[in-house]
Amino acid sequence: MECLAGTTLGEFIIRQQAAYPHATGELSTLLSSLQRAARVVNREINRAGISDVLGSMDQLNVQGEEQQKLDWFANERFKEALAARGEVCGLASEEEDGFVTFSPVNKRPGKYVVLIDPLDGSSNIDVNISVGTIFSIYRRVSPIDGPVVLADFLQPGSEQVAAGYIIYGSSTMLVYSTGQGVNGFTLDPSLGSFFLSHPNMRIPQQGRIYSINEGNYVDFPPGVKRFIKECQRDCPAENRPYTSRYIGSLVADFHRNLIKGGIYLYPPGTQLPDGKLRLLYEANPLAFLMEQAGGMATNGDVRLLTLQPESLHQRTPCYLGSRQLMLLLSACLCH
Ligand code: AHM
Ligand code: MG
Repeated sequence: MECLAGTTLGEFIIRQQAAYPHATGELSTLLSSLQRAARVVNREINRAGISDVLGSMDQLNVQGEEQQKLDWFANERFKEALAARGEVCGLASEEEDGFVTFSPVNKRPGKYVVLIDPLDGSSNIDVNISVGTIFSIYRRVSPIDGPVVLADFLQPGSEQVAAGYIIYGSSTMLVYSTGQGVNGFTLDPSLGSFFLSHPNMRIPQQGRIYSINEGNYVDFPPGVKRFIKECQRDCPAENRPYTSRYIGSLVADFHRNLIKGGIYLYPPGTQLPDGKLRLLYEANPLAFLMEQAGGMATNGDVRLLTLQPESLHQRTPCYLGSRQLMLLLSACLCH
């Protein structure tokens, strides 16, 4: 797809802001900070094989998972970029134990908090598979002149002001929404700028792709097993069987399904009773984008965006996808 009249992400953000006469420009600045950090992380990922950034830090993160060098690198770059300008008062990250408080810049306290998975799917980097950054932005709920508190981060996903992801793939894209649809921008590495390449992204209502780690099949709830059998049913009139695609890198699986139509499933199991994905850093931002693109997002029971978070690193079962596939799933779960 060609760039549409060469609109850069920066120009697009300013144009969107102009539609709101009372906007202060702080959210625009925050989004610019994210794209700046994304370019730095992208450069490092691109040269991963020739610089000493591959492999593990030989330490575990707060969830007991092995931290990769690039996880740490990406976390530091996003933290620096967001702390520098003053719009953000605090950050919660999959790579940090607790939330991080940012000092006011020019004595002006920031009114936003950011929640981030700095490098999702990082265990795939060593084998050159797409990885991503997922971000979520909320207005703080505590008084602007007081300290940032946990409640600022534990807001239902429906309160997100903006959310998005960067996919470091065969090309690098930044996809985001401020609640008026979803737009995608592709990085032109020769110019170092993101250009609008995917305006007003809409997920097809009837997709044919299902994405799930079928290695965990024995552990799936009966409804999910029924859904998989429905996807595999031979019914040419309904364009079935559907097709199975699973990269194991959430942003890449989500991005493909968003464009082609499909469903991503990470159900609960006996090993992981709440599934694997984190509500605040993964499920909620992607649910926000999915709904903004015309799809649906649930935990198998209710809309993900209505859940009241209880802790920073809490996990949730997660189903995201095209409307018709989500309705089929819902029927199978209720059966
Ligand atoms: P991470 O945040 O530690 O990278 O883990 C999340 C990743 C997702 O990218 C991916 O969808 C999922 O874990 C894959 O899990 P599994 O290997 O159980 O299928
Ligand atoms: Mg992750």
